[in-house]
Amino acid sequence: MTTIRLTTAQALIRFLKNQYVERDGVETLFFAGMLGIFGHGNVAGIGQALQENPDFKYIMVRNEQAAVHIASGFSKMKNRMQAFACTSSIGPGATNMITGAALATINRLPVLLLPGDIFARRNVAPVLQQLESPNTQDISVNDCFKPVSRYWDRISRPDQLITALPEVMRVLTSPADTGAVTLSLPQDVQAEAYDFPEELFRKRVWHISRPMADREMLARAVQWIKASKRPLIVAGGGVLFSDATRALDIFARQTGIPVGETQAGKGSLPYDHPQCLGAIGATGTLPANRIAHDADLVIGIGTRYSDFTTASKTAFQNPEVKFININLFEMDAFKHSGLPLLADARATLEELVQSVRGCQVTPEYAEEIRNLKEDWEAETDRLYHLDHHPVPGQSEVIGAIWETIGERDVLMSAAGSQPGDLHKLWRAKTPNSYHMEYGYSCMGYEIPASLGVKMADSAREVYVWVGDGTYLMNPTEILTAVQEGIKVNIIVVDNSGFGSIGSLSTSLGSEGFGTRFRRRDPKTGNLDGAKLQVDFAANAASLGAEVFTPGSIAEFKQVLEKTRELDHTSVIVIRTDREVKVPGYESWWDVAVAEVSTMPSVRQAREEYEQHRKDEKYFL
Ligand SMILES: Cc1ncc(C[n+]2csc(CCOP(=O)(O)OP(=O)(O)O)c2C)c(N)n1
Ligand SMILES: [Mg+2]
Repeated sequence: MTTIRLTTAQALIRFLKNQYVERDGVETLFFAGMLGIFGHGNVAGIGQALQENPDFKYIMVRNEQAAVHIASGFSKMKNRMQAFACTSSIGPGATNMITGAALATINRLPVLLLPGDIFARRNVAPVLQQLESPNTQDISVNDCFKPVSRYWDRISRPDQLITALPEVMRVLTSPADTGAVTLSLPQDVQAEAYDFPEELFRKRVWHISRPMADREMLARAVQWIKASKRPLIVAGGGVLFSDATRALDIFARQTGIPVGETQAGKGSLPYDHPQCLGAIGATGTLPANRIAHDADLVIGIGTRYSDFTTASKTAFQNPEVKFININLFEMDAFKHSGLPLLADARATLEELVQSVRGCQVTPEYAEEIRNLKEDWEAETDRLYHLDHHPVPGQSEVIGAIWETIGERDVLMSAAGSQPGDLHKLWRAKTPNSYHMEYGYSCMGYEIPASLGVKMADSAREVYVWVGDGTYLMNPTEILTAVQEGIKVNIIVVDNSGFGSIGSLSTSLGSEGFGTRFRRRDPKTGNLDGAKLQVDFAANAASLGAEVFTPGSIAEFKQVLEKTRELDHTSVIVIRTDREVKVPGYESWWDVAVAEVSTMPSVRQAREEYEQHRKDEKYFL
């Protein structure tokens, strides 16, 4: 066996450089590079190895959490065919990545996390930033990554890499199991040398397969589809990950079965496709929610059926409703007592198209869908053009962006009031042009992830929407965009605080308590004093962005045209009226209200809550 003497960190990078994936005959280098921040826990190990491998790109970020968000945005935009690794020091640098890890795992996005860890050798313990335990020495803060990682390992001696790395790749490239993979790297072990077998570093191509459904289950599914009077497809993120949008288009057209889209699945069909009902669930459109209400068969494709999709289990009210679940992840395939098609979305749709040939929805059902869609387009147009003064409503901002940007441009967001409004109102035209992180709905994902999206597809303009609250949580990767020459278009929508949670609080009887950006009033002792003034433009300019502050929707559109032509990152700040809201459309979301309270508004909300809860269903 030929060997090569390398440090653990050098061997790790050498291995990562030689991993490829292949799907449908297309081969891609899997790792685009590494993001991170150096500290004493990685600078002389991973840091040294990166310096020795200049062909493996290293990007320095401002915050380790943001590094993971960049990586997630990137792999989502690449439909998981490529990923980044993230390096951190030990202690706080490492734990900063935990939020990012949870986000990646929940959204089923491959990211490789390499937190530094305390000395394996132990003789110098406790080292700086070490958490000590009186009952064991076999613990560190990195154990906190375990529940948020799909694979977790600690490399306590260099040769453990040899068996760990194939597992890392198996999980990262698995369409069912992927998520955050954490390799915890003790600081001393990173720098330790070992005679690694050369064979470990040969080029490896990981095939991404398209498993077919079980024959018996498929035959049963075909019978169910043929027998259904009011079928409905729920398109989840798996449609995009599987590159199944064309197959879905053909299947929906041929059968006439309408399609509701989850946040992750939005853009599976263009909004003006005859079968596209748009958003489904708590933030759904009227067409999707009406059709869902009476559906007798729901075909879920690549969906986890989150509470937003099922409107907290109130969306499907037909007592006879049955589910067929096309999913590679067994847990999802079995949800709602569904008929599991444990298979790739595209391969299954292609098979179903053949098997249900000649089967079509009734003309009455088709007409109902057509009429609902027509009315919905009128409703969207109304909300796009409210002409509200002196400052616009949020739906007008959505309309202005939609009317200005290109059909392949990407609109991104994650948390606030806009995920709901955009889910309903955004008219997606192409796959992956609507990028909403709504698995973890993490404030602070947006700006960093936009860098990842732009790196994944530099031919597309990237527009990232952040609320004022969200901007304040994590604006600093603007500097990383400047450092790397990455152009993103950031839109800060300023409504003086947490509009979304404020509305939610009000609807639950709690009067928007603690959601407005106001000073503490010494007289009342509460946060109801003068408005906090934040100069978002000055803040963004200080990080190197070009800034714009349009005063009207017309000016906003002009600025959008202008930023399109720029070659660098810009920030547009626009004010909106948080009281002008997009309504809900016959849907509900379960947020538990206090069962007892001294406040009449809460007692009233609790009564309504108990009424709504009666609609929640078990599907057994
Ligand atoms: C990290 C994180 N903390 C808290 C929340 C809960 N949360 C959801 S939306 C929101 C307010 C967002 O405010 P802003 O960005 O101004 O958007 P707006 O609601 O005003 O549209 C909060 C606090 C979250 N989603 N993520
Ligand atoms: Mg806000």
